[in-house]
Amino acid sequence: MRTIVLLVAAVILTVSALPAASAPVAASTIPVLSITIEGLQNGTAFQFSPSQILLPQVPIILNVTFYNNQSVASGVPHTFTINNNAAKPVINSDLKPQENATFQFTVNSLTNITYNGTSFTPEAGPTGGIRFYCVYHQPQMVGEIVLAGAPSAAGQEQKGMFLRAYWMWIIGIAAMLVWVGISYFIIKGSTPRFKDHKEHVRKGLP
Ligand SMILES: [Cu+2]
Repeated sequence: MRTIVLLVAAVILTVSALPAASAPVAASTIPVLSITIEGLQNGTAFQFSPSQILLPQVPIILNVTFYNNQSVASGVPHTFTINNNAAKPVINSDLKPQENATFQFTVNSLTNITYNGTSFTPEAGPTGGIRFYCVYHQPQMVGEIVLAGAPSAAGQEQKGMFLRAYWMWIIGIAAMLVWVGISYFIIKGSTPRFKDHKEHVRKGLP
């Protein structure tokens, strides 16, 4: 009896420990993508390099280091600016030549950014991403934050399959536990005289 109780306890402990280790990434863990973007001059054109930020997924924390790669002699400033959908700059890093600045914001989706604890709807880019621009060099100096791949149909499917496998695993373990319990009562029921090993010994039984 005691052995069985210990065995069941061990199984329960194992089961309760395993899901925590293999559970999907907690919702609170948002990955960080760090990128460096330069503001520079190519011939007579001012531009961002790169002018496209490709997000592998959303939500994601975007850590941007913006660097103005103009020569000090040129005196050309650049900004990395993202407007809200009311054309008001919310994120705005304004740099003199050879300066750099690092800032970060959370892209919850292509229509929602959290910056300094406040969320806003960013201005849309030409391909449905998030537009960023330099306030001094419009309309030429623009860029866009876009999401990699198609609108995540494949990603959703993969996530669905993963969740399905996860729940099948949980159900499998639960079924096994139930089976252990049933087996215990079947075995106990089929040997009515058996009570406990110690009791056997006390009664002088084998
Ligand atoms: Cu500029």
